[in-house]
Amino acid sequence: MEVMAQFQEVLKQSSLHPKPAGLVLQYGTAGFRTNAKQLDHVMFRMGLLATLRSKKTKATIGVMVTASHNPEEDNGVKLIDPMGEMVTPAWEGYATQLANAEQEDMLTALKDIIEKETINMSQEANVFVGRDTRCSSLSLSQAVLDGVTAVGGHSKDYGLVTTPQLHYMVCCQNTEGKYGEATVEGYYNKLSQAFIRLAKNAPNCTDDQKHLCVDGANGIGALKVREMESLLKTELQISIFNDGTKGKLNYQCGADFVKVQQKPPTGILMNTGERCCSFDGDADRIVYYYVDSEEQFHLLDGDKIATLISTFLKELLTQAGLDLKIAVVQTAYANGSSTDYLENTMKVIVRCTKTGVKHLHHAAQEFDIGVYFEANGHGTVLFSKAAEQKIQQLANDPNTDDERKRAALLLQNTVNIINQTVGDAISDMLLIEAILAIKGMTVQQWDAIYTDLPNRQLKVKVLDRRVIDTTDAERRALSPPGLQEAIDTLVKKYRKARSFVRPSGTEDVVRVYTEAETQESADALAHEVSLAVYRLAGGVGDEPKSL
Ligand code: G16
Repeated sequence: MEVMAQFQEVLKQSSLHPKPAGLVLQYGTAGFRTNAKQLDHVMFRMGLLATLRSKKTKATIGVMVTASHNPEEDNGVKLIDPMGEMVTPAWEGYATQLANAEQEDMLTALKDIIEKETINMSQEANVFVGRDTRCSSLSLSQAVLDGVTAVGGHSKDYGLVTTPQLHYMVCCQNTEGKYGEATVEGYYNKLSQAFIRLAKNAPNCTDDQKHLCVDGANGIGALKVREMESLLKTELQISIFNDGTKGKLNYQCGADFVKVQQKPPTGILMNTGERCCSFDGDADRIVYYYVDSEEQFHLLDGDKIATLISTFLKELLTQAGLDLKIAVVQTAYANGSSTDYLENTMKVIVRCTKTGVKHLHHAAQEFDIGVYFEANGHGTVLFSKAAEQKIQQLANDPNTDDERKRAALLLQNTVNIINQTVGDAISDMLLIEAILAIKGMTVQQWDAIYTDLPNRQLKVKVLDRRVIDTTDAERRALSPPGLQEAIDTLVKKYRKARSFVRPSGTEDVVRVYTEAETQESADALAHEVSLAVYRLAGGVGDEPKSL
Protein backbone atom coordinates (compact mmCIF):
# COMPACT_ATOMS: atom_id res chain seq x y z
CA MET A 1 0.00 0.00 0.00
CA GLU A 2 1.19 3.47 -0.77
CA VAL A 3 2.28 5.43 2.34
CA MET A 4 -0.47 8.07 2.25
CA ALA A 5 -3.13 5.40 1.88
CA GLN A 6 -1.52 3.50 4.76
CA PHE A 7 -1.79 6.52 7.03
CA GLN A 8 -5.46 6.92 6.03
CA GLU A 9 -5.99 3.30 7.04
CA VAL A 10 -4.23 3.87 10.36
CA LEU A 11 -6.51 6.84 11.05
CA LYS A 12 -9.61 4.90 10.14
CA GLN A 13 -8.67 1.88 12.25
CA SER A 14 -7.50 4.03 15.13
CA SER A 15 -10.94 5.62 15.41
CA LEU A 16 -12.22 2.13 16.27
CA HIS A 17 -9.77 2.06 19.20
CA PRO A 18 -10.21 5.59 20.57
CA LYS A 19 -8.16 6.96 23.42
CA PRO A 20 -10.08 8.27 26.44
CA ALA A 21 -9.20 12.00 26.44
CA GLY A 22 -6.74 13.05 29.10
CA LEU A 23 -5.66 9.54 30.09
CA VAL A 24 -1.90 9.37 30.69
CA LEU A 25 -0.03 6.09 31.14
CA GLN A 26 3.66 5.28 31.45
CA TYR A 27 5.64 2.40 29.97
CA GLY A 28 6.68 1.03 33.37
CA THR A 29 8.93 -1.70 34.76
CA ALA A 30 7.54 -4.21 32.28
CA GLY A 31 5.35 -2.28 29.85
CA PHE A 32 1.97 -0.62 30.32
CA ARG A 33 -0.16 -1.92 33.11
CA THR A 34 -3.50 -0.73 34.43
CA ASN A 35 -7.17 -1.63 34.54
CA ALA A 36 -7.99 -3.57 31.36
CA LYS A 37 -10.82 -1.17 30.50
CA GLN A 38 -8.32 1.60 29.82
CA LEU A 39 -6.09 -0.31 27.46
CA ASP A 40 -7.79 -0.87 24.11
CA HIS A 41 -6.20 2.15 22.41
CA VAL A 42 -2.81 1.32 23.98
CA MET A 43 -2.93 -2.18 22.51
CA PHE A 44 -3.83 -0.91 19.03
CA ARG A 45 -1.03 1.61 19.17
CA MET A 46 1.47 -0.97 20.45
CA GLY A 47 0.52 -3.03 17.39
CA LEU A 48 1.48 0.00 15.28
CA LEU A 49 4.69 0.57 17.22
CA ALA A 50 5.80 -3.07 17.13
CA THR A 51 5.34 -2.99 13.35
CA LEU A 52 7.53 0.12 13.10
CA ARG A 53 10.12 -1.53 15.34
CA SER A 54 10.04 -4.58 13.07
CA LYS A 55 10.53 -2.41 9.98
CA LYS A 56 13.38 -0.62 11.70
CA THR A 57 15.20 -3.76 12.88
CA LYS A 58 14.20 -5.87 9.86
CA ALA A 59 13.34 -8.56 12.38
CA THR A 60 10.33 -10.09 14.08
CA ILE A 61 9.08 -8.27 17.20
CA GLY A 62 6.88 -9.68 19.96
CA VAL A 63 3.89 -8.23 21.76
CA MET A 64 2.66 -10.02 24.88
CA VAL A 65 -0.70 -9.12 26.34
CA THR A 66 -0.46 -9.73 30.08
CA ALA A 67 -0.44 -8.01 33.44
CA SER A 68 1.55 -10.84 34.97
CA HIS A 69 1.27 -10.69 38.77
CA ASN A 70 -1.38 -7.93 38.84
CA PRO A 71 -5.01 -8.70 39.75
CA GLU A 72 -7.34 -10.25 37.17
CA GLU A 73 -9.06 -6.95 36.31
CA ASP A 74 -5.78 -5.37 35.17
CA ASN A 75 -4.02 -6.03 31.93
CA GLY A 76 -0.89 -4.85 30.20
CA VAL A 77 1.49 -5.21 27.32
CA LYS A 78 5.19 -6.11 27.05
CA LEU A 79 7.16 -5.44 23.85
CA ILE A 80 9.86 -7.93 22.86
CA ASP A 81 12.95 -7.03 20.84
CA PRO A 82 14.59 -9.26 18.18
CA MET A 83 16.77 -11.43 20.42
CA GLY A 84 13.86 -12.01 22.79
CA GLU A 85 14.95 -9.30 25.20
CA MET A 86 12.80 -6.44 26.50
CA VAL A 87 12.40 -3.55 24.07
CA THR A 88 15.21 -1.00 24.13
CA PRO A 89 14.71 2.10 26.39
CA ALA A 90 14.46 4.65 23.52
CA TRP A 91 11.47 2.76 22.19
CA GLU A 92 9.89 2.61 25.64
CA GLY A 93 9.87 6.41 25.33
CA TYR A 94 8.17 6.21 21.93
CA ALA A 95 5.65 3.77 23.39
CA THR A 96 4.73 6.29 26.08
CA GLN A 97 4.45 9.15 23.55
CA LEU A 98 2.29 7.15 21.18
CA ALA A 99 0.05 5.75 23.91
CA ASN A 100 -0.56 9.20 25.38
CA ALA A 101 -1.13 11.18 22.16
CA GLU A 102 -4.72 12.40 22.08
CA GLN A 103 -6.81 10.85 19.32
CA GLU A 104 -6.35 13.77 16.92
CA ASP A 105 -2.56 13.84 17.49
CA MET A 106 -1.97 10.11 17.13
CA LEU A 107 -0.91 10.19 13.49
CA THR A 108 1.50 13.04 14.12
CA ALA A 109 3.05 11.09 16.99
CA LEU A 110 3.39 8.06 14.74
CA LYS A 111 4.95 10.09 11.90
CA ASP A 112 7.32 11.65 14.41
CA ILE A 113 8.70 8.22 15.34
CA ILE A 114 8.96 7.22 11.68
CA GLU A 115 10.95 10.37 10.98
CA LYS A 116 13.21 10.18 14.03
CA GLU A 117 14.07 6.56 13.32
CA THR A 118 14.15 7.05 9.51
CA ILE A 119 11.90 4.07 9.03
CA ASN A 120 11.40 2.74 5.53
CA MET A 121 7.66 2.18 5.41
CA SER A 122 7.89 -0.20 2.47
CA GLN A 123 10.04 -2.61 4.53
CA GLU A 124 8.26 -5.89 5.43
CA ALA A 125 7.27 -6.27 9.08
CA ASN A 126 6.49 -9.27 11.28
CA VAL A 127 4.96 -9.26 14.72
CA PHE A 128 4.35 -12.25 17.03
CA VAL A 129 1.48 -11.81 19.47
CA GLY A 130 0.65 -13.84 22.59
CA ARG A 131 -1.70 -13.49 25.52
CA ASP A 132 -2.33 -14.72 29.05
CA THR A 133 -5.57 -16.22 30.40
CA ARG A 134 -7.25 -13.00 31.61
CA CYS A 135 -10.82 -12.54 30.26
CA SER A 136 -9.78 -9.20 28.77
CA SER A 137 -6.74 -10.59 26.93
CA LEU A 138 -8.51 -11.95 23.85
CA SER A 139 -10.05 -8.65 22.75
CA LEU A 140 -6.94 -6.70 23.72
CA SER A 141 -4.70 -8.97 21.66
CA GLN A 142 -7.13 -8.47 18.77
CA ALA A 143 -6.54 -4.73 19.15
CA VAL A 144 -2.78 -5.37 18.84
CA LEU A 145 -3.36 -7.44 15.69
CA ASP A 146 -5.55 -4.65 14.26
CA GLY A 147 -2.70 -2.20 14.83
CA VAL A 148 -0.21 -4.43 13.04
CA THR A 149 -2.51 -4.86 10.04
CA ALA A 150 -3.37 -1.15 9.88
CA VAL A 151 0.24 -0.22 9.23
CA GLY A 152 0.85 -3.05 6.79
CA GLY A 153 2.60 -5.61 9.02
CA HIS A 154 2.22 -9.39 9.08
CA SER A 155 1.30 -10.99 12.36
CA LYS A 156 1.30 -14.42 13.89
CA ASP A 157 -1.05 -14.95 16.77
CA TYR A 158 0.30 -17.58 19.20
CA GLY A 159 -2.84 -17.28 21.32
CA LEU A 160 -2.42 -18.49 24.89
CA VAL A 161 1.28 -18.68 25.76
CA THR A 162 3.45 -17.79 28.73
CA THR A 163 5.41 -14.55 28.40
CA PRO A 164 8.76 -16.40 28.24
CA GLN A 165 7.42 -18.69 25.54
CA LEU A 166 6.70 -15.68 23.34
CA HIS A 167 10.18 -14.26 24.04
CA TYR A 168 11.58 -17.64 23.02
CA MET A 169 9.56 -17.72 19.74
CA VAL A 170 10.84 -14.27 18.78
CA CYS A 171 14.45 -15.29 19.39
CA CYS A 172 14.03 -18.59 17.48
CA GLN A 173 12.50 -16.77 14.52
CA ASN A 174 15.21 -14.14 14.35
CA THR A 175 18.05 -16.63 14.70
CA GLU A 176 16.51 -18.69 11.90
CA GLY A 177 16.01 -21.66 14.18
CA LYS A 178 19.50 -21.65 15.71
CA TYR A 179 18.03 -20.99 19.14
CA GLY A 180 15.27 -23.54 18.56
CA GLU A 181 12.06 -24.05 16.65
CA ALA A 182 9.60 -21.16 16.91
CA THR A 183 6.67 -23.29 18.04
CA VAL A 184 5.27 -24.22 21.43
CA GLU A 185 6.13 -27.88 20.64
CA GLY A 186 9.68 -26.83 19.76
CA TYR A 187 9.96 -25.13 23.14
CA TYR A 188 8.67 -28.20 24.99
CA ASN A 189 10.98 -30.54 23.08
CA LYS A 190 14.11 -28.47 23.60
CA LEU A 191 13.57 -28.03 27.34
CA SER A 192 12.33 -31.53 28.08
CA GLN A 193 15.15 -33.21 26.14
CA ALA A 194 17.74 -31.20 28.04
CA PHE A 195 15.97 -32.05 31.30
CA ILE A 196 15.92 -35.79 30.60
CA ARG A 197 19.62 -35.74 29.70
CA LEU A 198 20.44 -33.90 32.93
CA ALA A 199 18.22 -36.23 34.98
CA LYS A 200 20.19 -39.23 33.66
CA ASN A 201 23.01 -38.00 35.87
CA ALA A 202 20.89 -38.62 38.94
CA PRO A 203 20.21 -42.35 38.73
CA ASN A 204 19.49 -42.81 42.43
CA CYS A 205 16.67 -40.32 42.63
CA THR A 206 13.63 -41.82 44.39
CA ASP A 207 10.01 -41.25 43.37
CA ASP A 208 9.53 -39.04 46.43
CA GLN A 209 12.43 -36.86 45.37
CA LYS A 210 10.98 -36.63 41.86
CA HIS A 211 7.70 -35.21 43.09
CA LEU A 212 6.94 -31.49 42.94
CA CYS A 213 3.80 -29.49 43.79
CA VAL A 214 3.23 -26.56 41.44
CA ASP A 215 0.92 -23.64 42.20
CA GLY A 216 -0.04 -22.30 38.77
CA ALA A 217 -1.49 -19.01 40.15
CA ASN A 218 -4.69 -19.90 38.23
CA GLY A 219 -2.90 -18.65 35.13
CA ILE A 220 -1.28 -19.66 31.89
CA GLY A 221 1.65 -21.49 33.54
CA ALA A 222 -0.61 -24.26 34.81
CA LEU A 223 -1.97 -24.92 31.29
CA LYS A 224 1.50 -24.99 29.79
CA VAL A 225 3.01 -27.30 32.43
CA ARG A 226 0.13 -29.68 31.78
CA GLU A 227 0.88 -29.64 28.03
CA MET A 228 4.52 -30.43 28.70
CA GLU A 229 4.16 -32.95 31.53
CA SER A 230 4.14 -36.15 29.47
CA LEU A 231 7.46 -35.24 27.81
CA LEU A 232 9.19 -35.26 31.17
CA LYS A 233 8.49 -39.01 31.35
CA THR A 234 8.83 -40.29 34.90
CA GLU A 235 11.76 -38.02 35.67
CA LEU A 236 9.54 -35.38 37.24
CA GLN A 237 6.12 -36.02 38.73
CA ILE A 238 4.15 -32.84 39.03
CA SER A 239 0.97 -32.18 40.98
CA ILE A 240 -0.60 -28.99 39.70
CA PHE A 241 -2.71 -26.81 41.98
CA ASN A 242 -4.48 -23.55 41.19
CA ASP A 243 -4.80 -24.53 37.55
CA GLY A 244 -7.50 -21.97 36.79
CA THR A 245 -10.45 -24.37 36.84
CA LYS A 246 -11.83 -22.86 40.05
CA GLY A 247 -9.87 -19.99 41.56
CA LYS A 248 -9.19 -16.44 40.48
CA LEU A 249 -5.91 -15.45 38.80
CA ASN A 250 -3.19 -14.47 41.30
CA TYR A 251 -5.77 -14.30 44.10
CA GLN A 252 -4.13 -15.55 47.31
CA CYS A 253 -1.82 -17.65 45.21
CA GLY A 254 1.08 -17.32 42.81
CA ALA A 255 4.71 -16.31 43.21
CA ASP A 256 4.07 -12.67 44.13
CA PHE A 257 1.56 -13.56 46.84
CA VAL A 258 3.85 -16.21 48.34
CA LYS A 259 6.94 -13.98 48.26
CA VAL A 260 5.30 -10.85 49.65
CA GLN A 261 3.05 -12.55 52.22
CA GLN A 262 5.70 -15.12 53.15
CA LYS A 263 3.09 -17.85 53.40
CA PRO A 264 1.80 -20.75 51.27
CA PRO A 265 -0.84 -20.05 48.64
CA THR A 266 -4.41 -21.15 49.23
CA GLY A 267 -5.61 -24.06 47.13
CA ILE A 268 -2.51 -26.23 47.56
CA LEU A 269 -2.17 -29.48 49.51
CA MET A 270 1.24 -29.51 51.15
CA ASN A 271 2.71 -32.37 53.13
CA THR A 272 5.39 -31.65 55.72
CA GLY A 273 8.77 -31.14 54.12
CA GLU A 274 7.43 -31.45 50.57
CA ARG A 275 8.98 -29.32 47.81
CA CYS A 276 6.52 -26.84 46.30
CA CYS A 277 6.79 -23.93 43.91
CA SER A 278 4.59 -21.08 42.69
CA PHE A 279 4.49 -19.40 39.29
CA ASP A 280 3.13 -15.92 38.69
CA GLY A 281 0.30 -14.99 36.31
CA ASP A 282 2.33 -15.16 33.09
CA ALA A 283 4.86 -17.76 34.29
CA ASP A 284 7.99 -15.66 34.18
CA ARG A 285 8.63 -15.90 37.93
CA ILE A 286 9.04 -18.81 40.29
CA VAL A 287 9.62 -19.24 44.03
CA TYR A 288 10.03 -22.48 46.02
CA TYR A 289 8.94 -23.28 49.57
CA TYR A 290 8.13 -25.99 52.10
CA VAL A 291 6.63 -26.29 55.56
CA ASP A 292 8.67 -28.04 58.29
CA SER A 293 7.48 -30.39 61.03
CA GLU A 294 6.83 -27.39 63.29
CA GLU A 295 4.58 -25.90 60.58
CA GLN A 296 7.13 -23.20 59.96
CA PHE A 297 7.02 -21.87 56.39
CA HIS A 298 10.34 -21.69 54.51
CA LEU A 299 10.62 -19.59 51.36
CA LEU A 300 13.33 -20.17 48.76
CA ASP A 301 13.11 -17.05 46.63
CA GLY A 302 15.04 -15.69 43.65
CA ASP A 303 18.14 -15.14 45.80
CA LYS A 304 18.23 -18.77 46.93
CA ILE A 305 17.60 -19.85 43.32
CA ALA A 306 20.51 -17.70 42.08
CA THR A 307 22.75 -19.20 44.78
CA LEU A 308 21.80 -22.77 43.90
CA ILE A 309 22.31 -22.24 40.18
CA SER A 310 25.59 -20.34 40.51
CA THR A 311 26.99 -22.93 42.95
CA PHE A 312 26.12 -25.69 40.46
CA LEU A 313 27.67 -23.82 37.53
CA LYS A 314 30.79 -22.93 39.46
CA GLU A 315 31.34 -26.55 40.48
CA LEU A 316 30.90 -27.70 36.88
CA LEU A 317 33.31 -25.07 35.59
CA THR A 318 35.93 -26.28 38.08
CA GLN A 319 35.36 -29.92 37.11
CA ALA A 320 35.52 -29.04 33.43
CA GLY A 321 38.66 -26.96 33.95
CA LEU A 322 37.04 -24.02 32.18
CA ASP A 323 38.12 -20.54 33.12
CA LEU A 324 34.92 -18.53 32.62
CA LYS A 325 33.95 -15.44 34.57
CA ILE A 326 30.68 -15.93 36.43
CA ALA A 327 28.68 -13.18 38.11
CA VAL A 328 25.36 -12.86 39.90
CA VAL A 329 23.15 -9.83 39.29
CA GLN A 330 20.63 -8.80 41.94
CA THR A 331 18.52 -5.77 42.89
CA ALA A 332 18.10 -3.83 46.14
CA TYR A 333 15.50 -6.42 47.20
CA ALA A 334 18.17 -9.12 47.45
CA ASN A 335 18.39 -10.38 51.00
CA GLY A 336 21.57 -9.12 52.69
CA SER A 337 22.49 -12.69 53.66
CA SER A 338 22.41 -13.81 50.03
CA THR A 339 24.73 -11.03 48.90
CA ASP A 340 27.06 -11.76 51.79
CA TYR A 341 27.11 -15.48 50.97
CA LEU A 342 27.70 -14.93 47.25
CA GLU A 343 30.49 -12.40 47.79
CA ASN A 344 32.25 -13.78 50.83
CA THR A 345 31.68 -17.53 50.78
CA MET A 346 31.22 -18.31 47.11
CA LYS A 347 33.49 -15.47 46.06
CA VAL A 348 31.58 -14.63 42.90
CA ILE A 349 31.18 -11.15 41.48
CA VAL A 350 27.88 -9.57 42.53
CA ARG A 351 26.25 -6.61 40.79
CA CYS A 352 23.19 -4.62 41.87
CA THR A 353 20.84 -2.94 39.36
CA LYS A 354 17.51 -1.18 39.39
CA THR A 355 14.35 -3.31 39.55
CA GLY A 356 13.17 -4.71 36.23
CA VAL A 357 14.64 -7.68 34.43
CA LYS A 358 15.67 -5.47 31.54
CA HIS A 359 18.29 -3.88 33.81
CA LEU A 360 19.52 -7.17 35.25
CA HIS A 361 19.66 -8.77 31.80
CA HIS A 362 21.81 -5.95 30.50
CA ALA A 363 24.26 -6.21 33.43
CA ALA A 364 24.46 -10.01 33.11
CA GLN A 365 25.52 -9.69 29.47
CA GLU A 366 28.88 -8.30 30.60
CA PHE A 367 30.12 -11.67 31.88
CA ASP A 368 30.90 -15.09 30.40
CA ILE A 369 28.11 -16.42 32.56
CA GLY A 370 25.66 -13.97 34.12
CA VAL A 371 23.17 -15.40 36.60
CA TYR A 372 20.47 -12.83 37.26
CA PHE A 373 17.53 -13.09 39.62
CA GLU A 374 15.27 -10.64 41.33
CA ALA A 375 14.32 -11.75 44.85
CA ASN A 376 10.74 -12.12 43.56
CA GLY A 377 11.86 -15.09 41.46
CA HIS A 378 12.25 -13.40 38.09
CA GLY A 379 15.48 -14.41 36.43
CA THR A 380 17.60 -16.60 34.22
CA VAL A 381 21.21 -17.27 33.19
CA LEU A 382 23.02 -15.77 30.21
CA PHE A 383 25.99 -17.46 28.52
CA SER A 384 28.18 -15.40 26.21
CA LYS A 385 28.69 -16.83 22.72
CA ALA A 386 32.35 -17.45 23.58
CA ALA A 387 31.38 -19.34 26.74
CA GLU A 388 28.93 -21.52 24.82
CA GLN A 389 31.60 -22.29 22.23
CA LYS A 390 34.18 -23.27 24.85
CA ILE A 391 31.67 -25.59 26.52
CA GLN A 392 30.73 -27.15 23.20
CA GLN A 393 34.33 -27.65 22.12
CA LEU A 394 35.18 -29.39 25.35
CA ALA A 395 32.09 -31.61 25.20
CA ASN A 396 32.99 -32.69 21.66
CA ASP A 397 36.74 -33.06 22.16
CA PRO A 398 37.67 -36.78 21.95
CA ASN A 399 40.76 -36.15 24.09
CA THR A 400 38.82 -34.81 27.07
CA ASP A 401 39.06 -37.09 30.12
CA ASP A 402 35.86 -38.57 31.60
CA GLU A 403 35.40 -36.17 34.49
CA ARG A 404 35.89 -33.07 32.34
CA LYS A 405 33.67 -34.50 29.61
CA ARG A 406 30.86 -35.26 32.07
CA ALA A 407 31.04 -31.69 33.40
CA ALA A 408 31.10 -30.23 29.89
CA LEU A 409 28.06 -32.30 28.86
CA LEU A 410 26.21 -31.22 31.98
CA LEU A 411 27.03 -27.61 31.15
CA GLN A 412 25.87 -28.10 27.58
CA ASN A 413 22.50 -29.45 28.69
CA THR A 414 22.24 -26.68 31.26
CA VAL A 415 22.64 -24.16 28.44
CA ASN A 416 19.85 -25.91 26.54
CA ILE A 417 17.40 -26.10 29.42
CA ILE A 418 17.68 -22.39 30.14
CA ASN A 419 15.53 -19.83 28.37
CA GLN A 420 18.17 -17.15 27.94
CA THR A 421 15.76 -14.58 26.53
CA VAL A 422 14.09 -13.78 29.87
CA GLY A 423 13.14 -15.25 33.26
CA ASP A 424 11.00 -18.33 32.69
CA ALA A 425 9.23 -20.21 35.49
CA ILE A 426 9.02 -23.49 33.56
CA SER A 427 12.65 -23.46 32.43
CA ASP A 428 13.86 -22.34 35.88
CA MET A 429 11.78 -25.07 37.52
CA LEU A 430 13.29 -27.77 35.30
CA LEU A 431 16.81 -26.51 35.93
CA ILE A 432 16.30 -26.38 39.70
CA GLU A 433 14.76 -29.85 39.72
CA ALA A 434 17.68 -31.21 37.69
CA ILE A 435 20.25 -29.57 39.97
CA LEU A 436 18.63 -30.91 43.15
CA ALA A 437 18.45 -34.40 41.63
CA ILE A 438 22.06 -34.38 40.38
CA LYS A 439 23.41 -33.04 43.66
CA GLY A 440 21.15 -35.40 45.63
CA MET A 441 20.06 -32.35 47.59
CA THR A 442 16.80 -31.92 49.49
CA VAL A 443 14.92 -28.64 49.58
CA GLN A 444 15.91 -28.40 53.26
CA GLN A 445 19.61 -28.71 52.42
CA TRP A 446 19.23 -26.10 49.71
CA ASP A 447 17.47 -23.81 52.17
CA ALA A 448 20.29 -24.25 54.69
CA ILE A 449 22.96 -22.81 52.33
CA TYR A 450 22.43 -19.53 54.18
CA THR A 451 19.76 -18.05 56.45
CA ASP A 452 17.75 -15.10 55.20
CA LEU A 453 17.61 -11.97 57.29
CA PRO A 454 13.98 -11.43 58.34
CA ASN A 455 12.39 -8.96 55.94
CA ARG A 456 9.13 -7.27 55.06
CA GLN A 457 7.60 -5.66 52.00
CA LEU A 458 4.71 -3.22 52.21
CA LYS A 459 2.82 -0.98 49.79
CA VAL A 460 1.82 2.64 50.47
CA LYS A 461 -0.78 4.50 48.42
CA VAL A 462 0.19 8.08 47.56
CA LEU A 463 -1.39 10.74 45.35
CA ASP A 464 1.38 10.62 42.76
CA ARG A 465 4.10 8.02 43.21
CA ARG A 466 6.38 9.91 40.81
CA VAL A 467 7.24 12.32 43.66
CA ILE A 468 9.66 9.61 44.79
CA ASP A 469 12.90 9.73 42.86
CA THR A 470 15.69 7.28 43.66
CA THR A 471 19.39 6.77 43.01
CA ASP A 472 22.12 4.16 43.68
CA ALA A 473 20.15 1.26 42.12
CA GLU A 474 17.04 2.47 44.00
CA ARG A 475 18.71 2.12 47.39
CA ARG A 476 18.41 5.82 48.24
CA ALA A 477 15.60 8.34 47.77
CA LEU A 478 16.48 11.75 46.31
CA SER A 479 12.98 13.15 46.74
CA PRO A 480 10.68 14.10 48.38
CA PRO A 481 12.89 16.19 50.67
CA GLY A 482 13.56 14.65 54.06
CA LEU A 483 12.46 11.13 53.19
CA GLN A 484 15.92 9.56 52.93
CA GLU A 485 17.04 11.29 56.14
CA ALA A 486 13.95 9.91 57.89
CA ILE A 487 14.71 6.39 56.62
CA ASP A 488 18.36 6.68 57.72
CA THR A 489 17.31 7.69 61.25
CA LEU A 490 14.79 4.83 61.50
CA VAL A 491 17.23 2.22 60.20
CA LYS A 492 19.76 3.18 62.90
CA LYS A 493 17.29 2.04 65.59
CA TYR A 494 17.59 -1.63 64.59
CA ARG A 495 20.39 -4.18 64.32
CA LYS A 496 21.49 -5.38 60.88
CA ALA A 497 18.77 -3.18 59.40
CA ARG A 498 18.33 -1.87 55.88
CA SER A 499 15.42 -0.20 54.13
CA PHE A 500 14.56 1.52 50.87
CA VAL A 501 11.46 2.79 49.11
CA ARG A 502 10.67 3.05 45.39
CA PRO A 503 7.68 3.78 43.20
CA SER A 504 6.33 0.58 41.62
CA GLY A 505 6.43 0.44 37.84
CA THR A 506 3.55 -2.02 37.62
CA GLU A 507 1.09 -0.93 40.31
CA ASP A 508 -0.05 2.46 41.56
CA VAL A 509 1.81 2.17 44.88
CA VAL A 510 5.10 2.96 46.59
CA ARG A 511 6.96 -0.17 47.68
CA VAL A 512 8.70 -0.32 51.06
CA TYR A 513 11.37 -2.91 51.82
CA THR A 514 13.01 -3.59 55.16
CA GLU A 515 15.23 -6.23 56.66
CA ALA A 516 16.62 -6.57 60.18
CA GLU A 517 17.97 -9.06 62.70
CA THR A 518 14.51 -10.15 63.87
CA GLN A 519 11.10 -10.31 62.18
CA GLU A 520 9.69 -7.98 64.86
CA SER A 521 12.33 -5.39 63.99
CA ALA A 522 11.80 -5.78 60.22
CA ASP A 523 8.03 -5.37 60.72
CA ALA A 524 8.34 -2.39 63.07
CA LEU A 525 10.79 -0.69 60.72
CA ALA A 526 8.53 -1.36 57.72
CA HIS A 527 5.64 0.26 59.53
CA GLU A 528 7.72 3.31 60.50
CA VAL A 529 9.13 3.75 57.00
CA SER A 530 5.61 3.40 55.55
CA LEU A 531 4.46 6.19 57.85
CA ALA A 532 7.36 8.37 56.69
CA VAL A 533 6.36 7.75 53.05
CA TYR A 534 2.72 8.43 53.85
CA ARG A 535 3.55 11.73 55.57
CA LEU A 536 6.27 13.01 53.27
CA ALA A 537 5.16 11.70 49.88
CA GLY A 538 1.45 12.56 49.92
CA GLY A 539 -0.18 9.40 51.30
CA VAL A 540 -3.86 8.86 50.56
CA GLY A 541 -6.49 6.95 52.55
CA ASP A 542 -5.86 5.74 56.10
CA GLU A 543 -2.42 5.97 57.69
CA PRO A 544 -0.49 2.68 57.50
CA LYS A 545 -1.23 0.52 60.54
CA SER A 546 1.36 -1.46 62.48
CA LEU A 547 1.65 -5.14 61.54
C1 G16 B 1 7.59 -7.08 36.58
C2 G16 B 1 9.03 -6.96 36.14
C3 G16 B 1 9.94 -7.37 37.27
C4 G16 B 1 9.63 -6.55 38.50
C5 G16 B 1 8.14 -6.62 38.85
C6 G16 B 1 7.74 -5.66 39.93
O1 G16 B 1 7.31 -8.42 36.88
O2 G16 B 1 9.22 -7.77 35.01
O3 G16 B 1 11.26 -7.19 36.84
O4 G16 B 1 10.37 -6.97 39.58
O5 G16 B 1 7.38 -6.29 37.72
O6 G16 B 1 8.04 -4.37 39.51
P1 G16 B 1 7.60 -3.08 40.31
O7 G16 B 1 8.14 -3.26 41.69
O8 G16 B 1 8.20 -1.94 39.58
O9 G16 B 1 6.10 -3.06 40.36
P2 G16 B 1 6.01 -9.13 36.32
O10 G16 B 1 6.23 -10.55 36.67
O11 G16 B 1 4.85 -8.50 37.04
O12 G16 B 1 6.01 -8.83 34.87
